[in-house]
Parts: sequence; structure tokens; C-alpha cells
Amino acid sequence: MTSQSPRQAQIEQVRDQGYAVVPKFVPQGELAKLNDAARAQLAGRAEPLELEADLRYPGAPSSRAAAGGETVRRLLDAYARDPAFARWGTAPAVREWMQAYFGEPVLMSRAHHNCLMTKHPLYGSLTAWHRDIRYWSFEREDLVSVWLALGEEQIDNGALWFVPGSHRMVFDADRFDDAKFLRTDRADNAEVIRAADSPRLAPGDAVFFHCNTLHSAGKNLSNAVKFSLVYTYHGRSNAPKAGTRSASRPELALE
Ligand SMILES: O=C(O)CCC(=O)C(=O)O
Repeated sequence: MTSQSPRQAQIEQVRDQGYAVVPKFVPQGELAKLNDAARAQLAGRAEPLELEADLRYPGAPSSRAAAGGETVRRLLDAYARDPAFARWGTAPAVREWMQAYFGEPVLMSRAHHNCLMTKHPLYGSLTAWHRDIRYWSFEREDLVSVWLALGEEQIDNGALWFVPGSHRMVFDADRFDDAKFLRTDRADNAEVIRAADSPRLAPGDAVFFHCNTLHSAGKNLSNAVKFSLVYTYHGRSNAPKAGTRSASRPELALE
């Protein structure tokens, strides 16, 4: 019997559970560069930015004029912001993982995620239960994101929660609200969420997760900003639908 490589085991876990944590995915030296770039980018506040006040998820300021109204949630287009971010998004380790998962050449979407997420202690919001496919329009619902923890991520500073196996569950449309968040007023949804887990991430750990995996995240109750770099990939045969936001930006082929 041949034993499975660590990467193949991670891929099987994403197929089966919808997500997999890969410890120490980024070497220490590169992680330090990513952290430096992240802090410089937040201080520089170059557009395009998404502010907490724009989305107004629970815990966010009510407007840009309110206290904390300028709090950044996402620094968009991470790929173009800094060479360290671009290097990570197209790193051989990411490309090889994705090619092994999709079984074909892969592309990175620059229209979705492709961001540095910041979660701030005071005005950082919580994100309710959802599937990322709500953002996207592709031929097939088969995309995988990589969430890279630049620092510690745990329940107290707003880490992600996942429902194992939820990417394979079939839900009627009325299980979700108009914004495609899982409705919290339903006992059947509460039952699904009961199985959720929040993996603790160390700096440099990555979580790979499928676009249909139900996930959420809490508020940041610590006193430090949490930084995470997030990119999404798909196989070459799975094209974005013409005329949708998913097709609005040229994609990046990982060669
Ligand atoms: O950090 C968070 O609040 C969760 C973000 C998230 O789930 C998303 O952007 O899809």
C-alpha cells in the first residue's frame, strides 16, 4: 500500500470536509515580508478599500461619518498592492496544490477575495454564516480559497468557523436570507451550525476551503488588528459567466 502525501491528504480533506488547515504553509522569512507589507498597506490606505461601514455587518459603524466609520475591512486587489502579496498568490506551493486539486491548470480570480482582510478590535464586524459562492458566478460551483493567517487566529480575535461537510449539503433557497446568509431563525439551520468548528491558526498557517463550505467569523475581542491574506482559484475549464462580476477582471493563469 502506498501512503498518501500530506498534500493529497489535505486535498481529500477539502473534498470530504470542505476545508483543511495546512500548518506553517509560508516560510518564516516570507511571512515577515507579508506582515510588513500588510501593516504598510493598512497605514497607507490606498484605494480600493472596503470599509466596515459600507457593509454594516453586526458590530460595524453605522456610517462612514460615525465613530470608527473609516475602519477598513478589506484592502482590495491584494495582488497588485505589493510584490510580496503577488508572490504569495502565485507561489509554486499554491499552484501545485491547486493543480493537484482541480486536475488541470488553474487561474486566480482577481474579481473576488484577492484581498488583505483586516479585523479591528473596536469596529470589526462579525460575518454571519454563508457560502462564498454567493459572491460568484461560474460555470460550476467549484472554486477553492486559501486563507493565510499572518498572525494568530482564534475565536477571541475573530477566527473563521466552518461546518464540516457543508459544501456537500443541499439547501432550499429559503434557508438563506436575501443577502444569502443562513437564516438564524430556523431550527434546521441551528442544527447544521451546531457541528461547526473554529480551527486555531498560527502565523503562517493556511486554510484551504471550498466555495460552498458554510463559514462565519466572530468579532475581534483582542486589542490587536488581525490580518489575513485571501485568494481564490479555479480550474481552467470552469469559466466565469460572461457579463457577471466574476468576469469583470482579467484572471491570472498560474504557470
Ligand atoms: O473574517 C471574517 O469576518 C469572515 C470573512 C468571510 O467569511 C468572507 O470574506 O467570505
